Amino acid sequence: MPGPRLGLTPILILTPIFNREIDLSKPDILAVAKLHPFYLEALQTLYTVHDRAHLGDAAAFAALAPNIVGVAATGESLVPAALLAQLPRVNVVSVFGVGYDGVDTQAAIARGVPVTHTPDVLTDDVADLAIGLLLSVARQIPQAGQYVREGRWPSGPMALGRKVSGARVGIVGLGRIGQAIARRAQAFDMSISYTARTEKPDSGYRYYPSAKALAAEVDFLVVITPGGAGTRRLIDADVLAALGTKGFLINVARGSVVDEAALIKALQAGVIAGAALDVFEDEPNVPQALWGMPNVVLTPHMASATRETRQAMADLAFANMKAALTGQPLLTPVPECR
Ligand code: NAP
Ligand code: 8YV
Repeated sequence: MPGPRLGLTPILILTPIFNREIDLSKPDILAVAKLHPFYLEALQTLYTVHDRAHLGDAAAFAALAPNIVGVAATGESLVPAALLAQLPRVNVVSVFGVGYDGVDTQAAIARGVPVTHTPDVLTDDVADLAIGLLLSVARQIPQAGQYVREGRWPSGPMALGRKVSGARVGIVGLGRIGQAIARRAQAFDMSISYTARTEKPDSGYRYYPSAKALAAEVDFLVVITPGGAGTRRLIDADVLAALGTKGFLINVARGSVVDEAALIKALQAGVIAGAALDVFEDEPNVPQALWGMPNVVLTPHMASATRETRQAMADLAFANMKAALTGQPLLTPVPECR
């Protein structure tokens, strides 16, 4: 373990492989995605962070890989088995995000490498944005801003919106964030129902065994499950048809959970009333078909993107990395690694 090396006076040398300074007193971390500055700067106090070195020169990475002791990732990152196999000394994958569907957790476990994430600290922000998106698409708030800015107000009023208070919301995934969305929806006097893998009899909300059955009974369908194989295209053409011409879809989960092609078709054909989307199948590429739709609200995967929450996520992701590399108990391992 590299722990005892932490805190030593830095020893700087120039390596012929990378032709730049390497701080030998700082253990090597691989960042598999562009890290948020709060997380990156915290890591750099103790470690040498190699930014996406695995995507660059293969020979240089092969030379570096045996020294990597930790992997820093984001909620959207891919950490496949093949990458882990190249990192014989890695002790942890610390994800800056609660979702870790891009990490091959089984491969990590098979190698004795724990995976950590940042649950709870982002729950409020994601629930806030889900409600914000719901209000935005129902009351056409972004479109109304455009209406004013484009000077269209003098020529008459906008089309009417859809009332939110008292409407029926269905939540797909009643976990930490789903429950926080439900609590917020209660303040709008909305009737709340949900689907999940397991029924939650104590929640007081109505359970439906499938997304399709739920969609048929609600005005707003809010998706907040994990991504990955278990939820891939859970929201398909059938679910959208069940949601119906007056129904709105809100997705703050992962792009993979919704069949994006089916969604575009449904929006074009008026199968559903509208959609508000924070996540997409091929981020950061958003299908152009969605850009100009007047009944669609789009945000760039920003549900946890406040200074306060990103700082809390960075603190927790860094604390997990440090704990793993100093032999301390992990703060928030993913459920499979508890
Ligand atoms: P969580 O507490 O683990 O809750 C996940 C919920 O999804 C649980 O209720 C679970 O059911 C349900 N679920 C899992 N597989 C399902 C399936 N096949 N069908 C129906 N329901 C299923 O997780 P969380 O903290 O609420 O986070 C949820 C997800 O939100 C994350 O994994 C991430 O993908 C996404 N997220 C997005 C952003 C963003 O920026 N847009 C930010 C944070 C999180 P059970 O309760 O029965 O197990
Ligand atoms: C991202 C998220 O991690 O927590 C998650 O699962 O999707 C987000 O919070 C965040 O955008 C950083 O990449």
